[in-house]
Amino acid sequence: MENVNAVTARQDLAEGTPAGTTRLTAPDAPADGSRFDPSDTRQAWARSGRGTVPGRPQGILRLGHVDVTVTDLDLTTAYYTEVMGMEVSARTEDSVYLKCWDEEDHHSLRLRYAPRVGMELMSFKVHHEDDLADLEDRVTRYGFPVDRISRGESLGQGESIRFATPSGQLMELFAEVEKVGASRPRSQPNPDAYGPGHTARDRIAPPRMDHMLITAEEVGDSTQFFMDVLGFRITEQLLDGNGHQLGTWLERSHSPHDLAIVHGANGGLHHFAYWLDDWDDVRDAADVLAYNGIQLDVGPTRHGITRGSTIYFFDPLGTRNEVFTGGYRPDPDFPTLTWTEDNIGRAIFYYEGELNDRFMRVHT
Ligand code: M3P
Ligand code: FE
Repeated sequence: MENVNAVTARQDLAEGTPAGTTRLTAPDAPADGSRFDPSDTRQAWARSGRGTVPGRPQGILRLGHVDVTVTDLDLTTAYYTEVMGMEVSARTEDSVYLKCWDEEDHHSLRLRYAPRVGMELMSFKVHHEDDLADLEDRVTRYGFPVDRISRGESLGQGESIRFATPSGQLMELFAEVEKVGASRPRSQPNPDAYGPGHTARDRIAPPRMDHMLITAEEVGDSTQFFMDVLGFRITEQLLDGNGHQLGTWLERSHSPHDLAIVHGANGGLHHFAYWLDDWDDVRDAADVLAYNGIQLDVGPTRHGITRGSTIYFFDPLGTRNEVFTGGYRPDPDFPTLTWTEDNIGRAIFYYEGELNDRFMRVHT
């Protein structure tokens, strides 16, 4: 149920403009005099026509959802809700759709029952519907077939496009998605920064999904595709002695990475990562994991690459998860940082200065 005070506050803002203040107006406020909803300014920007607003953001916005297959739906659902602290937004016969507490979009993780554990789909959100046609055209011209997927095939989601990446992962792009979540704090004015739900100490309860890391036999080819065709910017790269890319970190959302690619089998998922607000939350996450007997892979520690703080661990069926915080904020003119293979230990785990074997070998 919507908070009554919140509704009143919105109406006050819309109807009464205190003397001496300027009333907020969206560029395309309804001409019919219908009430302007001040919470809708971002949508007003999004609705404005292509090219009419200089600097209008376009293309890929961020990671939308990761779809993985699981051999035990009940067990993984229990883990992702009770240990990770995600919320179930929908269930169907074979799938559970989950989101983090500060996410408004329908889901950021889909678990689907199947006889093997693996990644089914990596799905990124674009700014506008017309970006889908643009990107479909670019992927097609690069020589990769693109499928149009109709509204609703992914629950809560509008039309999307799908194609295989050069390293064989199935990728999806979508623009429209249902907003859900009665408890989402940002849907009301004056949201709390602290409170029940998002400070539950018995669960990790990350506010949102952050990034994912895939494996590729030819990191260079994949990186070129993500940059030249899909418009990703490269923040960091790890080079071998011959100058070939062993790993690349790519962003669209002005974070150190939305996607990273490391050398490994084609089609693989190394991990997906949840955002935490700060290092205190990483320490709390380690406590929650230890208390629940979850196997840690590495950490808590810091990455040299991205400068983020991290823990890696596995869900009950062996899909690697990460919690991540910190790192720099790369503007579009951020120079690409380069690491050399002889420093690979510090690059990945800055404190330890070395990699563990499991971290390098295990992926799903
Ligand atoms: C990260 C990160 C590997 C490096 C991983 C790095 C798999 O996960 O968030 O920067 O080598
Ligand atoms: Fe990561």
